[in-house]
Amino acid sequence: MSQQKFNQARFAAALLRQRQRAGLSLTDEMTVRQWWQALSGALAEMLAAAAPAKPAKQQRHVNYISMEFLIGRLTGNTLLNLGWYDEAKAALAEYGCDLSELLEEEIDPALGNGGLGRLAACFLDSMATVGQSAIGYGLNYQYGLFRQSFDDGRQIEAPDDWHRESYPWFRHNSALDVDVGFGGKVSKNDRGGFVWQPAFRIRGEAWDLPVVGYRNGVTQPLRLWQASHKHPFDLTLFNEGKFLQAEQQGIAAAKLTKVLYPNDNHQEGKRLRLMQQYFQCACSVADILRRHHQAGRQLAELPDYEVIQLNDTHPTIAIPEMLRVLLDEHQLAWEEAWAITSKTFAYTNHTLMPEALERWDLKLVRSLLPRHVMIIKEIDRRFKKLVDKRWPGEAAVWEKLAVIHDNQLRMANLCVVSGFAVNGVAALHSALVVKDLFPEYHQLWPEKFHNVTNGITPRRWLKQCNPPLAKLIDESLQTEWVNNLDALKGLEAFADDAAFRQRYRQIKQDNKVRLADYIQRLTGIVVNPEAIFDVQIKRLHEYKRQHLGLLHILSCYKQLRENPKMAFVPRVFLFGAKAAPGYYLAKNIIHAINKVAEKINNDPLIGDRLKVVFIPDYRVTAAEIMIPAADISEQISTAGYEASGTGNMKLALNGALTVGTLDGANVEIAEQVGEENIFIFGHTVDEVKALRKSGYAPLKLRKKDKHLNAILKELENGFFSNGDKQAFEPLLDSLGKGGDYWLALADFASYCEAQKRAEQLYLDRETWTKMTILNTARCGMFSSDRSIRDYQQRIWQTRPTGSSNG
Ligand code: 26W
Repeated sequence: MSQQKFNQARFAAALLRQRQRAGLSLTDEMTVRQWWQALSGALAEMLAAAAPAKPAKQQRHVNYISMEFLIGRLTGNTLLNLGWYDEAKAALAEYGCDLSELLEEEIDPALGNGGLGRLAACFLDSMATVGQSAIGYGLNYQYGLFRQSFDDGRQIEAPDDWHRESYPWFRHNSALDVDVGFGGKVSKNDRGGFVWQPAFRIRGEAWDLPVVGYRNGVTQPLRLWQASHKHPFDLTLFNEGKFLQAEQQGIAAAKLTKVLYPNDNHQEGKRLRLMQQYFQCACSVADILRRHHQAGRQLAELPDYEVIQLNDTHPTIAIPEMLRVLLDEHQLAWEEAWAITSKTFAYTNHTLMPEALERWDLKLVRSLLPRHVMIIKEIDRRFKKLVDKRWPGEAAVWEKLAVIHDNQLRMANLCVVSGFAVNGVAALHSALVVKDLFPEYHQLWPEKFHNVTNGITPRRWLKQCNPPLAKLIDESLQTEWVNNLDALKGLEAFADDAAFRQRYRQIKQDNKVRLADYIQRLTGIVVNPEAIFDVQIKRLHEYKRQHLGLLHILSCYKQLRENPKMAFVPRVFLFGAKAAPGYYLAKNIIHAINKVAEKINNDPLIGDRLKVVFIPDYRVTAAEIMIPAADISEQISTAGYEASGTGNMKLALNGALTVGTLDGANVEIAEQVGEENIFIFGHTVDEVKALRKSGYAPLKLRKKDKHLNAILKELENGFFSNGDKQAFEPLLDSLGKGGDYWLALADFASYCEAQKRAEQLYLDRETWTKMTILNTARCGMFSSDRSIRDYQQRIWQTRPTGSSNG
């Protein structure tokens, strides 16, 4: 398909309709926010009028189910993808409106926690761009990820009301409503089949956002389900004067999609969360089958036309739901239903962290979904035969592989047994999925396992967030690179061109000044734009080791105090991170970073040689301003624990040099940019395992390293906490008698050494710039367009024969 042309007259008419609908007849009385509403509403209206694209011949339609879509602001991004930015800007200028000012009005929808949610958003953009027919299925949370602020350096959470009720991009079609049952009991019908009689029902409404491909005329939906109730009001109760009870049903239903669970990499096992999962899955499965029937197709053909990609195990319950509908509502035999289901589902694993692997208490599941538990038991019963045949008499193997074990339902096992494909998200991670997580499954079905390395959309993460760099690339390459990121290779030739380097460097400098202004407005802290901007942005987690970054800062500070005249390259350390509200230690790390920042930033001896800034309320919109301004990208997780990382790709693409461990996609970034253009340090996956086995003793290490001991002492003795010696106890305990599970102390020396190397190189501006250009030039493979093509070739386009345990 080709690009949709901007039609000035249609745009003006749509804009007028939007204003009229809102009762805004006088343009000079409209607020900037009302203009943003009208603009977005007008664009949404124009996009809704276009006919949906048909999948290409032989292409399976992708149903991407995810509990999270961290989409970021839509208006600017949609204009950019449409190629209408300049025209819209000109049209609005006629009303005296400044488009860029108007775009700042949008609250970015924070319907995700971090990496997994943002990946889903990048994938939607890429599927639309490469012409992969797809729909995203998610939940329309009323409150997104909490807002973060600091009180004396401690994280405070507040609800994130993003005003979904007035978000102008939504389109709602009540014809797509779905009824979802919960609880109740299962009985037999006269044909020997089972009938589930739920105790109560909740209505799912489809709220669609448009996903626009890059200048190709494609628009496809992100469908977010919102819970409501058919009868929000019980008139009988109302008439009896029981006003509060009368509304109970409606209130109970609305609870379901009220709030996004803020845990990342940690499962809590809450009933409401399971209800959210099932609600989303039941709505999505019903919608997929509705479309399939509407196209006049047979159920047996479902896997020929549809694939359902599960974004981690959160939507796993869609598998037994599909079986239930096929068995109970369409009266298929088990073999038929299983053949369809096991050829339709594919599963992506995003983490190896044991506490993140979902297990649900069987009793809880049964109380909400009695029929589903029966179906899962049947899957397990049939699968056991296969395992018994392959490993006769080996009870230990079955213990590992069973879907139900110890009265727990293991979601990842259910996915592997019932799906036709399993993939990890970076080469190293996919290897560990096979080796450490699912070795026996891999022996059973080696062809099921794949790697698809993550990617990021170059539309948002270069063209939109870094327009000056995008323009320089346009002028230099004279070819469209935005949907063909490998073309960036052409920049390698410019790395040796001094004039080009000068321009590239100037762009980075301007971006740093822009970020410095933002920091000052937001926090009051003045930073030196000539300093190295060192950036660590990601969720706060021990395995990501923000506290290792902190130790290095403490080390710099101590050296400067002891030797104020030393040669020191000025540095600004920037953090952005939210801690899960119940993650005590992570919150303590935030507190420690903030208190250290306070001391350093106000130390007259230090001046602007060292600053530490914790940007509050890190989100997509903050990332868009931080990433283009970064000199150093901190990717310092304990090797083996960061499945991929995607911030690492965004930063490298925008010309930051990585200081990182050999973890996740860092390994592939190093391969692409070359070992000489990245700063790798620390224990490798095998060394981490070996060190732990050999009995790692952090306290001994601390004793041996005087400098390390001294900086830890300063955290202990109240130096950074107005004399409060307990302030950082949780963190200090974890590094000492807690055993330093994440090996921060073990990697400390090697980390500082890598930082030194980076610092030295920064002084050699020409070499540094050359390295950053080569990073940009060699990051083409990290386009999510490439990831999507890999999914197509390795998973979606294949014709699976189904699982062998029918
Ligand atoms: C059940 C609680 C829970 C919530 C979220 C468990 C696990 C998660 C996510 C899977 C965590 C997550 O976002 N993982 C990240 O996924 C990214 C996209 O693949 C990777 O780049 C990150 O390395 C990985 O941490």
